[in-house]
Amino acid sequence: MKKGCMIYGLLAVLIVPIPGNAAEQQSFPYKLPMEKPDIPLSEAMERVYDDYASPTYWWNELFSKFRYTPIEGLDYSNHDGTVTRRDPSKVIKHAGRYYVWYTCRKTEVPPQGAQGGSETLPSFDWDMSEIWYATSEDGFTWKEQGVAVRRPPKPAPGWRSVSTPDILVWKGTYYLYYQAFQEMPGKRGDDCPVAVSWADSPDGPWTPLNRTVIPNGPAGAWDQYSIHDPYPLVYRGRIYLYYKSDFNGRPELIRAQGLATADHPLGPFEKCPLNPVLNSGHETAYFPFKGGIAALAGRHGNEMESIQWSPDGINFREEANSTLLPVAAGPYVPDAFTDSGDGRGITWGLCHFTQVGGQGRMHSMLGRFDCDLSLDYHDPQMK
Ligand code: AAL
Repeated sequence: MKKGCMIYGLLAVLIVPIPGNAAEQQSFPYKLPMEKPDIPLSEAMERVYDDYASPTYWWNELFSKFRYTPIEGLDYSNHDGTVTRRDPSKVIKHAGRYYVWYTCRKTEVPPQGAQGGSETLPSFDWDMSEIWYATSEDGFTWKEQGVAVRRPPKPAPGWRSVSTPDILVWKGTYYLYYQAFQEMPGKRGDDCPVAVSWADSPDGPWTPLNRTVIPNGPAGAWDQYSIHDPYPLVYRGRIYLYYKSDFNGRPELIRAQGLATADHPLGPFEKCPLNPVLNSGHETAYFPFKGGIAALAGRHGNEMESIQWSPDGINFREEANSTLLPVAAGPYVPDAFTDSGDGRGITWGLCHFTQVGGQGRMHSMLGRFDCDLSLDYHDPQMK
């Protein structure tokens, strides 16, 4: 038998006969029944009734496209890589002004990479950096106010670099959590714990706790080496601080996010026994939504570019998928700390606007994203 005939013969065998007599089988009705019909259904149509029609399935509310706008005031002109602004915090509003904190590195030379970095030369964009902050009246034009948290002297956590901040407001006090590098990023990996500083005003002055507040995991733990992207919310009367770790490397197939909770911003924090709680994302943003927590899981992992939701802040599932999710999103979350039990979502924030920097290395500047992930989209409070 010629090869071609053999293949067609094989295909004929592989075509799966449709069960029963297709002519007799009741076809799906023209008008989509609102109740699950009592006919054999494919898995795809089972999901329509079991998942998507479920009263706690938020596809319609948690699907959004994303729009991007350059911001004024945070200098885009530098292309030689000597200045980086990246990894913005959530945006908060205080006395009618928006505030944001971010990694800022201003060095004589651009980042030299893990091989080229040294005691005096930065390895990556977030090496030898500080936490700076800026304010805005409208979220489009920003004014850089200066340094919020400097690198402390050795051996305090963060002496090499402090980066990737996020903000918590708790009982009238402001807390900045950030990655606190105690060796050059890239020396072994991107290894660091998280430290914290606090202030009575978003304008500072900031007092460092001078010890780690979210420690690395024990030897062999998924979060043994890096505690990245600290992201605090107030939920169910406690502080829910989400973070990323990287399974000791860059396993692009999975990017895991963990949760640590505490009764006080300075700890002690207990790590969730079910960690990791997300299997995808990178710098993942979260916001209270209805009675649970939603997450923007972009960039990496099997569930990348998804908007997820959990009824309890722990058990997340994909609710919607979108494209071009904001990278390193720092959303304006009006109810991030109100613990209302009925989160209203988000409509904008800041994120990475990556530009090619010195020596061809990509380095980041900040930009604005807008989206429709709010139940009160037109409410001025959401703007
Ligand atoms: C970011 C974040 C953390 C990493 C580096 C700077 O996207 O995940 O902050 O350490 O990259």
